[in-house]
Amino acid sequence: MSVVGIDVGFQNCYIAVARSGGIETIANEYSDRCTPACISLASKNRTIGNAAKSQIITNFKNTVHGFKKFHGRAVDDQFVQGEKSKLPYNLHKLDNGSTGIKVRYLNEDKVFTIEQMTAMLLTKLKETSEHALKKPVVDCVISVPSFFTDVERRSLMDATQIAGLNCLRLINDTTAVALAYGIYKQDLPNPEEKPRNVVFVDIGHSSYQVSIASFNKGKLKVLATAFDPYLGGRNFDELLVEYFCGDFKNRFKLNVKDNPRALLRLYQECEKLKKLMSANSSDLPLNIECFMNDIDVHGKMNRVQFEEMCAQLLMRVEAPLKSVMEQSKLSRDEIYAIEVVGGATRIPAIKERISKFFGKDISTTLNADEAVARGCALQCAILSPAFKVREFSITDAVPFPITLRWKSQTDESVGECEVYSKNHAAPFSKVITFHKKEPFDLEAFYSSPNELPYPDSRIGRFTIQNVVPQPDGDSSKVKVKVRVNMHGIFSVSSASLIEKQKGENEGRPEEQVGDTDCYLELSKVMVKQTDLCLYLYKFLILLKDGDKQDQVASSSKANTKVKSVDLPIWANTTRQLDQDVLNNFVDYEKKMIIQDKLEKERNDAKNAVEEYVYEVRDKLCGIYERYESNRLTIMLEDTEIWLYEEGEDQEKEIYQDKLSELKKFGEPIEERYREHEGRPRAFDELGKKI
Ligand code: ATP
Ligand code: K
Ligand code: MG
Repeated sequence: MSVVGIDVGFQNCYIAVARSGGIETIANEYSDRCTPACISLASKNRTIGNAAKSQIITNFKNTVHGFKKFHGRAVDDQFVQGEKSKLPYNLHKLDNGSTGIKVRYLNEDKVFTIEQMTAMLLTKLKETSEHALKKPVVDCVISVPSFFTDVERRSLMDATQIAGLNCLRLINDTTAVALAYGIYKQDLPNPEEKPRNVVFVDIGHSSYQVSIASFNKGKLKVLATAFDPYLGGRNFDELLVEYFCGDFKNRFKLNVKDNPRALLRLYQECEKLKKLMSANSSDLPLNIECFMNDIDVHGKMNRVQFEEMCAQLLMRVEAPLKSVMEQSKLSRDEIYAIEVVGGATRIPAIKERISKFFGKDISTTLNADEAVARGCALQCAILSPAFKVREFSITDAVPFPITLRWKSQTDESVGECEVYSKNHAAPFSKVITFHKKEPFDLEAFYSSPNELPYPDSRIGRFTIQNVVPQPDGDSSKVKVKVRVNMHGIFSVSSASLIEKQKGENEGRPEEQVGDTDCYLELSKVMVKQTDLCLYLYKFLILLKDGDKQDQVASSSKANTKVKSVDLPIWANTTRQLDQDVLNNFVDYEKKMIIQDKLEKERNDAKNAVEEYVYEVRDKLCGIYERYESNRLTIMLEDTEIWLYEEGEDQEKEIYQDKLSELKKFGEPIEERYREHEGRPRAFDELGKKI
């Protein structure tokens, strides 16, 4: 199995793999360790990553980037609508309301889902890792913003499936960074000692995430997370672009915003300028030749000016830091270090703000660009049976509290309870016991919609089916297991009905699991919500992950007084792709991969003809000069013209035929040349032998 970690960024993706020497970040075919999150669709193929990025301006309508945060969102969503005006490509409303991207592909109008777009990107990253590891890559761990809700996570998981990847875990960005920080540390406090608390900050292109993790030898626990999902490097680019649009309007009478190409160029130049300002506080130039209407533009900016301009953005740095500290209830002197990663943390004013908040220097011991990917690869290595890594346990935190509401299908009785509080440990399973005579519905939702960076607080509805009363007419005991899984996704993972066995069970506790003293039929009891929660907690058996859960199963098996029957669950989670739709996307992705491969072969065949023409023509004027070659010379000339005319766009086979035809005349000459060249050397060798 493969051990691969992928950081899917809004702008930049990184891959880390485990090889015999340890974890290393790998480079793509451009020797670049960063692969831009960019896909360009064209008439014959698609290009992904660096090659696509170079199409951003020339093929702007069909070059897709900046789509990561559309995962799981309806096109009418406020965030999507806000982005829409800034995108050079077109969005499209899909039948189910979610966001699609409309492009020209293979000379047709085509709409792709966000899952498909991310799958394309993942295909590229998969190929890059396969090339580096020289074997197929399926298993991997992928990073996700810690504030992604269930729908967004499910959508991303769908994308991994379309790309043919088996994502062992969606790991939160800052948790991956914490793992990359902690696993190699030799000096972490012993388990019984006070833990070491470290703050992790990741500010990327689109968002800002903070977490506090506590470390002891062999383990890390995330105490709290906070975020500004809408603050990242791109906001700073936008302000620069705004400024220069105004500046160019005044001085050059140009309406940059009316010209998508010029606007995209200005974005690229402003981003470069922003990076330069991080290293340099003097006046810096911004020059773009032939910008619009054949006009060369020039402007300038310095760091002080820039920081003034960005004051509003910089003010937003503090809130998540404050929030995470309040949640953790730690004082500032209990913080051992503040580790920052993500490209935008290179902005000096951001670093200053963070440092000022904590009253100490921040550390940049981690690789700001690669730490997330490395953490992902480490997590994959830990999960892989084929790879030996140091024992390290990771406990993440639930970012948003989750409530469960239940409802009978016939009577009106309802009840609810918060099953996961904010910062509850994750992954985590819980078993809830109900007493019911008939099937019932469970509705899961995020309890505090106001703090949710997503417009819909619903997670899903789960119907527990086949519930029947006991033979004596009593309610049946139904055990429902809920879980926040490895990916941070909530599910009702199983349900079972506990049947009383005649005779043996009468008048005795049903099970040794602690909930027998109080026989509560939740469907009938109408109590105040808080009371009900207290009651319910009596019925909660907290199970941490798989191991203990098995113990309960076996203890109830050993206790033959009860029989447990698995109940089917009908799950309806919001906006997840149907299996057959997903299968179609899987097939279509495979088709596109083949199409790209064929197109590459066709191009290679064409290039081979071109190269041969140039190479042999050079030789005919040089080392082949003495040989009779009129026919070949004419053929080469004709081929060169042909390549620019009707040969410009032909099938692979035609290029291959062309090449063999040329070689039919070229090779005899080459042969004669080799013979001629070989002769004196053969003679020399003979001479040596004598
Ligand atoms: P996200 O985490 O939001 O999904 P990402 O992971 O793609 O995005 P990063 O690669 O961490 O983002 O950071 C990219 C951002 O960092 C861009 O806005 C880029 O301009 C900015 N950046 C990179 N280097 C510098 C620098 N030297 N000075 C200022 N900004 C920089
Ligand atoms: K990144
Ligand atoms: Mg990132």
